[in-house]
Amino acid sequence: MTEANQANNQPSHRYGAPLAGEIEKKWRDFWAENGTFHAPNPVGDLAPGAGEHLPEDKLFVQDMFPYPSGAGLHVGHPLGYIATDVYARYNRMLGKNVLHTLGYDAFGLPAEQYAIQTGTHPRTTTMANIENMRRQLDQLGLGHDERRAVATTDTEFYRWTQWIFLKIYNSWFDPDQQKARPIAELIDELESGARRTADGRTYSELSDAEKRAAVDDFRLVYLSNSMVNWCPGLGTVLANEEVTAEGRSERGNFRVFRKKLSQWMMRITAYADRLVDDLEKLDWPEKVKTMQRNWIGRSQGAEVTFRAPGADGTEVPITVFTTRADTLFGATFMAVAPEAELIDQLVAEGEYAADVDKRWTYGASSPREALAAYRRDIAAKSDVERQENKDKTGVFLGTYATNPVNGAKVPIFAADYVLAGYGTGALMAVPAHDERDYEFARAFGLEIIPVLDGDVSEQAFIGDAEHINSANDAGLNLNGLGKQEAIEATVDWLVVEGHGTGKVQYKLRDWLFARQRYWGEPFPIVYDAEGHPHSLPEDMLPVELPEVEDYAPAAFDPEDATSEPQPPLAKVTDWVEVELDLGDGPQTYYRDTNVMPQWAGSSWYQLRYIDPTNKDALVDIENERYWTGPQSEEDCGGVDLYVGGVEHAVLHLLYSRFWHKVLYDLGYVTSSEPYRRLYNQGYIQAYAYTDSRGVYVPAAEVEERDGTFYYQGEEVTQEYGKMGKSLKNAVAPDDIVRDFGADTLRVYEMSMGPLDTSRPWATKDVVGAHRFLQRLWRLIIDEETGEVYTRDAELTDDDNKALHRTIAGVREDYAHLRDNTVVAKLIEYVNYLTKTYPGEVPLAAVEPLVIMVAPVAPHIAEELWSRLGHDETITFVSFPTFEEKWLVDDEITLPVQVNGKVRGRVTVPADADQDAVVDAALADSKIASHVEGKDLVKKIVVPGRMVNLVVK
Ligand code: ANZ
Repeated sequence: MTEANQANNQPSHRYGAPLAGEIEKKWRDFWAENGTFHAPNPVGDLAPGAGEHLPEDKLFVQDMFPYPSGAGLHVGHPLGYIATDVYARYNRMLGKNVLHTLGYDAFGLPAEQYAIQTGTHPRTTTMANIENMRRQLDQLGLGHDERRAVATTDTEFYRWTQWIFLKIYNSWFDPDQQKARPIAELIDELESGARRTADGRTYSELSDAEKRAAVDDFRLVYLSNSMVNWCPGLGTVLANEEVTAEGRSERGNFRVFRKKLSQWMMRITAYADRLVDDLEKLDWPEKVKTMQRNWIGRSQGAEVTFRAPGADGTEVPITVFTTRADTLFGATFMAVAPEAELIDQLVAEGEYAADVDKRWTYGASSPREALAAYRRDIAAKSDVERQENKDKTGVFLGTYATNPVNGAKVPIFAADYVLAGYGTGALMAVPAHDERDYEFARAFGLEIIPVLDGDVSEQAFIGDAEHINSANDAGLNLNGLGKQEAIEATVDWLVVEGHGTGKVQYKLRDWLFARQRYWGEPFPIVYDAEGHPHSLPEDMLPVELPEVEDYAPAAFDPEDATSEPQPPLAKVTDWVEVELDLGDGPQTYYRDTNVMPQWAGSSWYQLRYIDPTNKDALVDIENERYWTGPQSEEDCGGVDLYVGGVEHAVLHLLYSRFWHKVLYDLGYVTSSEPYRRLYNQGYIQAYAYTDSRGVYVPAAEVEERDGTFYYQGEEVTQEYGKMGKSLKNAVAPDDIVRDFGADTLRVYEMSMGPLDTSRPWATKDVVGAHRFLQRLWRLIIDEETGEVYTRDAELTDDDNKALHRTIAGVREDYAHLRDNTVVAKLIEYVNYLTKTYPGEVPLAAVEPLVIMVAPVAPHIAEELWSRLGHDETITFVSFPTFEEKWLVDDEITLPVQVNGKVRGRVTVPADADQDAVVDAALADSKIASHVEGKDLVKKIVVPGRMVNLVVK
């Protein structure tokens, strides 16, 4: 350091990048060698060693773990990691046992795509990326327990992912107890006759194959022939989020076809009520709770049955789901999803009647032809497109249904704005009060009957109003009623008359849990010669991902809708085919060739952090109880603080809540929620630049001249957005650490603004944080000699006031993740000391300062602490406490009015009584001059506010 500083012509012991680098390396090595951040567990491998003890008070802090991408980290990533580290370090100083680590969510597409392009094994790239990220993170001085840092791709990790899959597969949801139970208990109930099969038959009458199917119907994981997004161009099915509004793949822009395929599904819908209701117990941002509620989309409504003559002459019931049973008198047509199986029973034989409106026939002469043509035309449309298209399309089925409240005959249409997967796939259309029905009615010339007192001449009337046109002679009269009363009256009437029932409906769908890819967890499932699935026994785990030569899925003609997926694992025939004894003697079985979706590992990783080396269980329940168990009757338990971006508000957090609840029901954990408290940090944003084609250019190479920006001589346009690879505006933490040190980066990131708001990155402002640390250093260390520059001296009252106020404020701020105001208060205190003590500063003023700095800038704090003569690490030193007496002001200044006009101010002890305040006021010559020679008739003192003197 000395040489580096001399070369720069600086005092040899000034705090600058070289010195910071040296200090930081020294302390990181110290922490690593001493296992400073190792948090002991109650039992198992990580239980306290000799001389260690297990504090009762604990804290489990967690970050949303990163995907180890090849691009490494930019300065936006560590924002949350630093904030959790500061919080963790602060809590260690309060005496808590703190669990904090960071793993890697390492399965997934980018590594696989890279493998396909380069032939490198995804494990190789993934490991290299993890190594690089670990090195980057390591520089930041994060106090992680590295023994607990798992990657989802570790065989010892995914063994347990597969184990959880087996537990879910071998469970069913008991609607009476509202919880998951082992499938064996279901079989007992079926065998004893205590429970009937899903289709109502008695179990003992069934054949073996039927018994198997009956049990499968109850499982929380099941094979379903469901509509999926099949993309032959990519050779895989895609999640809805991966398909564009035009029905093409987000990646590659290939056509996507809706196709029925047999796929693994997880019955998350069984948990819909608990997932909504338990949100109440969580300390989460209201916004995230709302997003989860909307996603689950519980709506209270009714099922109403209309009746229509079927094609074969029998009567066909058409049940619809509605949230507005009160609008039944306004139902003027019905609409059915074109894919609904019900349609085939309804569509009339023969030609359309001669008087049928031409708009209804889709240019065909018969309903059957019209339907066939319509179905062909809409096959490639996505749900979103179907829902949002304002130009409504559909075909008349040539038949009419009877409205149960008034006997009206209403035409039935197939229309693509009705979703096959929601409600019953059919709806009663009330054009007067529903926007989509209104658009359809206008396009098809259908009747619009208002049943709420509002204007429907231009658009549907959506608001609440009194009912009109809503009475029959069978005892139902809604006229004059408001919405809620009318809904209740209608549902009561429907139930009595046998036309309907109350019903709760959810938007949530079961979770499609299979991908035709390579880089994911294999399923612990094999199929026998008849194609029946069998779950593997636990002792056959893990099912390791086999090595392959070729990672690509089979290639297809991108336009061929009839192709079938063939995952890469299907090509590994010597892996697929296995000889196993599953209880019936050795037989040949065939492995499932799908892999789990990337969500799997992140749905439970917090539990493995607790017990990363446990060979016998995913987590020992004693360790789980200690770290995440409920702390009171009402408490759901879970990680004490989970920090990450709001983009994970729904899927990740819903999936992990679901898995956790299953594990809770089965008795493997004591907490009923994974994350008790959630915090969304803001984003780091930065300027980005586009050239004349709108393409992003590297922000680091843009130059400014007189307010105009240039890249390689060309003028470019400045914009502003989330830092990242896509906007080419990433700044690497490595550069900031090299130029200023990690402590400076930490202080800068924490001081940029409140943690939950987005903030602009400005490399030029980093120096401000650096100067603060320089002043702190200079306060304690002589820059010329490197000697400690303090003395033993009593603190003055002013010193005590400044110190205790800082302690009180900083404690409060650290506890609430307000690190930006922590830094502001520390700066103020350092400035006070610098000004007050140009020479040696009292030790009693700086020791607590160094401790207070330690959570945000731990390396410099350790160094100063040790130079102040302490042998132990600062990590566990008690955080300073404050004395109340220094927080109260001991003097106050009050305005003094004479006859209502302010004539001066008076400063008095805070506890002075009324007479003393008046005496002090009168002692002031300016005020006295207004009173002199007059009669003081009234003396009013409003404590803490003002003095008013009335004279005559
Ligand atoms: C009559 C009605 C009158 C409706 C009215 C709304 C307003 P939420 O609240 O989202 O659950 N619906 C029913 N099944 C449907 C399907 N498969 N596809 C598209 N829409 C469907 O929506 C429930 C409402 O959406 C239901 O209530 C139904 O229209 C429609 F003034 O019934 B309603």
